[in-house]
Amino acid sequence: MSKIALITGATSGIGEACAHTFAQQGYNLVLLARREDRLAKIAHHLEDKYAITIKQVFADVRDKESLTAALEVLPAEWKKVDVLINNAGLSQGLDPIDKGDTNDWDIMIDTNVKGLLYVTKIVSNWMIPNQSGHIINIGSIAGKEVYPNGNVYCASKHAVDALSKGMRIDLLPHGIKVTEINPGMVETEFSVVRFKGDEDRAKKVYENLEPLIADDIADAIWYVVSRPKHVNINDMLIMPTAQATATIINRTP
Ligand code: NDP
Ligand code: 8X3
Repeated sequence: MSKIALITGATSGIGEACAHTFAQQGYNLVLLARREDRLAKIAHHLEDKYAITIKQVFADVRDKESLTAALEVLPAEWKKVDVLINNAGLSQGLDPIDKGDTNDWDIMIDTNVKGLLYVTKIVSNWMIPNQSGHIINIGSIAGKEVYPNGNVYCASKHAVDALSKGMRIDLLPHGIKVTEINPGMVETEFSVVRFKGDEDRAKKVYENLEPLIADDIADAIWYVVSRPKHVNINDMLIMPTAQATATIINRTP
């Protein structure tokens, strides 16, 4: 059987781009997300185009019980996952700490931190018997710096940074690689989700600069995954050329 990559958040943006890249490389895929129609459409397109096989997992990474059930029901041969891309994540709102919506905080922490942990626990236990595997955690520049009003989103991505380091230590005896990929601004549905459907506000984030696109990140992830067995890239920070830090951006009208 071909190699298997399990990608969370595969219905959009970086996760969808990774699905294309790994399908093109001949991987069979386990694709996980909540939006069933979108996931089915992407999966059918990739199966037809690249003659690979895809298992669709409709699950919310925040819901421990149903997530576990949806993953554990996979046939044994599909649990031989070579690459896990922990990509599902989001930001909600951009408010100072005193004005933040506590529901937004719950959603970010439950998705970006706890959801990533739940998936990792399940899949690392599938990797351990094989004494191999590669876990890619999608962090962010927001996991390396804190910017105004980014408070809880930044905290959730700093947690991904710490967890990536912790996982690398704990999974070392099992030959499992752990890499953290930290993008700067990537134009995806991220800002539309952050601003709860306000497309105009979302567009302004990328105004007068050339942001990264999702394929730039998928390309970097493929580079990391395709290194020789004895090489691991621990951490990668990838920025648009026009972005020096989270907040220092060269906008040229
Ligand atoms: P998108 O909004 O385009 O994609 C997010 C994906 O995550 C969707 O497929 C969505 O699928 C999935 N998702 C969200 N919540 C859940 C959930 N509870 N359970 C399962 N799947 C979920 O954004 P990006 O592609 O930009 O984001 C991907 C990752 O990259 C995130 O972790 C984000 O924090 C990170 N990132 C993004 C940057 C950017 O500038 N865009 C920069 C740095 C990091 P569905 O709604 O169908 O469940
Ligand atoms: C997404 C990029 O700069 O909005 O992680 O935090 S940013």
